[in-house]
Amino acid sequence: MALERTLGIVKPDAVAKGHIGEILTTIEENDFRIVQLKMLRLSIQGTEAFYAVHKARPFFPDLVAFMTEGPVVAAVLERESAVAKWREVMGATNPADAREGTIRKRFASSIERNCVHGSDAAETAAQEISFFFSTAELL
Ligand code: 3AN
Repeated sequence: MALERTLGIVKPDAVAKGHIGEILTTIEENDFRIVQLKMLRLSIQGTEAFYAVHKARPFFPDLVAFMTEGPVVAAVLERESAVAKWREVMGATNPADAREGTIRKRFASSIERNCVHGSDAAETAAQEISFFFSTAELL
């Protein structure tokens, strides 16, 4: 199978609690190559654009407030079936439903503060990667 790329984000809750290292280790233990990595503070405007698909949802204002409350770590992750595999390693959106051993089961406190993000499809992954990284950074 061909290599695929996805976008992973360590969200502000996990950065604040000191889980960047454990999450990156879990990524590498699951045979992803970390192609690019950066730590940054998202703007309100940028976050609204990134999550535009959720704009009409009742949780949207809280989601934007949460994602901008502190720095995040964005990473481009590569392996076979990267999109599906990263979602499996993250666990269910709601940590209460997440399987034992998944990142959300280990580190997330609620559906809103769920410690990591992953693209949901190959097309979305390409868009999300280009939100954080320039073409030159991905060569
Ligand atoms: P995932 O991050 O698992 O792909 P999405 O894309 O459905 O989940 O949701 C994006 C983010 O919006 C979630 N990571 C979570 O922070 C928040 N979210 C999703 N659904 C809810 C909900 N029902 N209540 C509160 N926050 C939610």
